[in-house]
Amino acid sequence: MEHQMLDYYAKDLIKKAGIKIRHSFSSELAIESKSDANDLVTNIDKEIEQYFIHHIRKDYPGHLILGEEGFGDNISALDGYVWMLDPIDGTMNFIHQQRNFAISLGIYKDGVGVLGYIYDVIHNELYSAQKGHGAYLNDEPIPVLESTTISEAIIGLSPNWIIPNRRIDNEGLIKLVQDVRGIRSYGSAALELAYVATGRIDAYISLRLSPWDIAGGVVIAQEVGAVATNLNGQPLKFLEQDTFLVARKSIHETLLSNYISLK
Ligand code: 2AM
Ligand code: CA
Ligand code: CA
Ligand code: CA
Repeated sequence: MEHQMLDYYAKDLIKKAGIKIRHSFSSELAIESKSDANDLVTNIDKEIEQYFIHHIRKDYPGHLILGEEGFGDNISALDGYVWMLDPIDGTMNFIHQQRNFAISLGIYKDGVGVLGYIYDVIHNELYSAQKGHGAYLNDEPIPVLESTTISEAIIGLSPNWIIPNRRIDNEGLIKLVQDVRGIRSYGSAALELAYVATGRIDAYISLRLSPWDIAGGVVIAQEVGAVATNLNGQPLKFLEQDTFLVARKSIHETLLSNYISLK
């Protein structure tokens, strides 16, 4: 396997970062707001990102790093190896709940996701995939997803997108709420991707995500046959914020055509 050594290295770094996050629960967090009062960041988000960057720069000096908290590189193209890192995805959950958050990491080579990781630190559950070699939850292979229908589906969707907003025709989403078996909102895009990959939910929809939120999860979800695009049905670019849909193959097209209409 072409990326076996890189896979060992990344898993080791992620596990050590997880230990640091667990230890952080015994000290007080420094919490700040970013774009608005509910867009939070802590000293731990920053320290974990810096921990990854320190090691990657030392051990893989030719690789670039795109990290949410801005300590990495300014990236305008995806040539070579790019690590897309969200040190804590689900920071609000991390602060309020001390659970329902994850480390999210995707390693891309010339724009193609070759390695993906989502680490649910609290449950010690590491979701991982090497492109072309299947997805794993810890050491267990994750089975390829079977088909489902809209009426039997559980969909990951934030209530924020269902109230009237400037981005999407919310009547389509209201109809979706009426037609599906259930709606869930976990507050961590990475975990929702992990849950799609493991069949706990059947799709996840978001109106605004960044490359680091989805880079790892998309590699994992695609290995089990899920389909990931933006809400126009276009391929993901991993260079800027975009809309996002990941779903079992059998309902991806129907979700786009019958329920999702961008303004
Ligand atoms: P975060 O916790 O790393 O910020 C919450 O539903 C999901 O959306 C989380 O994955 C969260 O990632 C992400 N998110 C929260 N605020 C965001 C923002 N202002 N822009 C883009 N993504 C955001
Ligand atoms: Ca954030
Ligand atoms: Ca995030
Ligand atoms: Ca984050």
